[in-house]
Amino acid sequence: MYTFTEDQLSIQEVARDIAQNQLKALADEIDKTGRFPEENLNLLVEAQLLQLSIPEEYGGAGMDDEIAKALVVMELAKCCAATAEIVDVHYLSTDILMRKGTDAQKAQYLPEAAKGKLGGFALTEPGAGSDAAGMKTRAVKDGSDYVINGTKCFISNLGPNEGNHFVVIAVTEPGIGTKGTTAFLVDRSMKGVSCGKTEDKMGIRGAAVSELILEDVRVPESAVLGKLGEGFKIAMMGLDGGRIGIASQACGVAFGAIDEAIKYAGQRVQFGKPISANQGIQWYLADMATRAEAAWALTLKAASLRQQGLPCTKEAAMAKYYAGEAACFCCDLALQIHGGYGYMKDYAIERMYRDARIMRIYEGTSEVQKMVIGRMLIN
Ligand code: COS
Repeated sequence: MYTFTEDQLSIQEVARDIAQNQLKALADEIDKTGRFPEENLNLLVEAQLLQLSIPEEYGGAGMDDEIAKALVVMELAKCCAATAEIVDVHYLSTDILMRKGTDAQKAQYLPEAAKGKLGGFALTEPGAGSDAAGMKTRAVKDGSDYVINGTKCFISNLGPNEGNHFVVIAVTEPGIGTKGTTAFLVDRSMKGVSCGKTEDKMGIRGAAVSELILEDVRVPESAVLGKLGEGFKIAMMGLDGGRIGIASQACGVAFGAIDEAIKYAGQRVQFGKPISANQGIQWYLADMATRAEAAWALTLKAASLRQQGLPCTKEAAMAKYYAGEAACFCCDLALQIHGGYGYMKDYAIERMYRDARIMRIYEGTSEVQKMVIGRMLIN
């Protein structure tokens, strides 16, 4: 059992209060319209949650705490998975910047990030999804600058009006594999940077996801994040944290689905009694709660290792794999408990079921997580 610090518990409480009292009421409308939930972001900035880990000198809350971030994302995801996703991706890009950025890069981007200008992470390409090393985006040295060309796809926190800065991974030396890739900080306002197709998604519909088009984007050498040739490693290191974030989001959705199922099962009367009186329903709930708790424990274990600066690649992959599957399992059974009503848009579970589905896919599919875990077990 985890013992949380007072600070972690109080941050969790703030997140829970906002999620339950503000985000929950908007989740349905945001899903239906697919609009970006600007007002939610404003609330999270006001409460210092979006900028939680950013040092105070840059305008953040100065709480660089992996467990606190996980607790925040879980609470938000219980009520609005789309908002949790936006926060999680912002945490991911901020985390990479804080770990790998120079003082000048931090001074340039962190104050904006602390005010709610969203960061993103651009690795995936149309031909390079699970095989991330197969990327084609090229950064070519030209004098003291680099010129970047390519298209990144499925980029979270990028929309027609959303997204401020991106960690972009590009090939700087072709033909030598992952060691020929470099990470760059790319600003939305740079010439040649544009937002391509914005995706019309099945779930988490309020979280903007688009193509990032890079056409002759000239960046100075000072935009290189970390060292030349370190791009893939930076991406993987960032994804260790990002996967804990998605695991947290999935835990939140799983717990949210259980709440909805318990509520419905207590109210729905069939055969003269609430359906929750049936052992069959109780067994469903037991299976759901057990998997959600197991996912929670795996997620916090990974977060705790990362917080201590210990290796966590395997544990992050386990948490992401298990929690993503658990979220879908819980939403599926919660919908089943709702019967026909669960299939209708009048009930939150219909949205949650769609929201959960991406959690077995993004930031590495369940199959990729199993690759990572399996490789680590045998090496
Ligand atoms: N932290 C630091 N370095 C890491 C790392 C990690 N978690 N994982 C891998 N690396 C390093 C390896 O050590 C290796 O470096 P060396 O050559 O110096 O040993 C290098 O990165 C390449 O690793 P590997 O050989 O494992 O790369 P592969 O091309 O086989 O890819 C997978 C491995 C499949 C795990 C990777 O491509 C992946 O995670 N794919 C999914 C991508 C993803 O999650 N996309 C979603 C994007 S966000 S929506």
